[in-house]
Amino acid sequence: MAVIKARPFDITITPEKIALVVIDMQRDFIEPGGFGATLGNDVTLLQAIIPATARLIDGFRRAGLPVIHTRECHAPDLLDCPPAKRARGKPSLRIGDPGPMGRILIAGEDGADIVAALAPLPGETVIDKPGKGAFYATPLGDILQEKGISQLVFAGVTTEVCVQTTMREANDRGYECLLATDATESYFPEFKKAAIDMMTAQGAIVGWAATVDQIVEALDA
Ligand code: C5J
Repeated sequence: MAVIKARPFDITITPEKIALVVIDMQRDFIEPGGFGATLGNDVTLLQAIIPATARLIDGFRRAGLPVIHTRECHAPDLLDCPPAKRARGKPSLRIGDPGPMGRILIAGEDGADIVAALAPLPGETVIDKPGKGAFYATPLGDILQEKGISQLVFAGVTTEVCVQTTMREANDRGYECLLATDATESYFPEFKKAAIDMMTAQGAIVGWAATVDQIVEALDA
């Protein structure tokens, strides 16, 4: 057992029961020409968290603890993409359209890949998800149950969309959730702050928040 200094209060972790979930650190959200950029967002904001996310992943790997990666993407025939999702917003390219990194948010295309600096190692779980939450229409819940996991550390993008949705799904399923504050980012810094404040309020109503240093320090101890 180890204690992580966290908001709104310290959290005790049990190494055999904890896993890291890195949400959607994909080229389509982080590099120019992808889904995030087609929606008019400044993707450089998200690029800035790559080094801290890499340190967090390294900390879990060093401790021999599970690292799970997710990718938001759809089947090439788009049968798992609700028309309402595809029609949303005013992107210059819609989901499934051909872009500079292949078809936007389609499994197997270059844009759906995780950025090279955070590439999964052989043997690490990679979950492809059609929704914002990583539990919806995926085997994530079964995989965590098989591994005996009850505590989850979250990183990735974007804080108030896929990260927050997944933390809320996990919290409702009984997992203790901790967000790594400098390994998550939003295209809207004020939304990141609001999401963290919301989730940690009321005595960690959705979960806890701590920095990568605070988490890795506890894992190394
Ligand atoms: C979004 C995500 N923002 N991974 N996806 O559409 O947060």
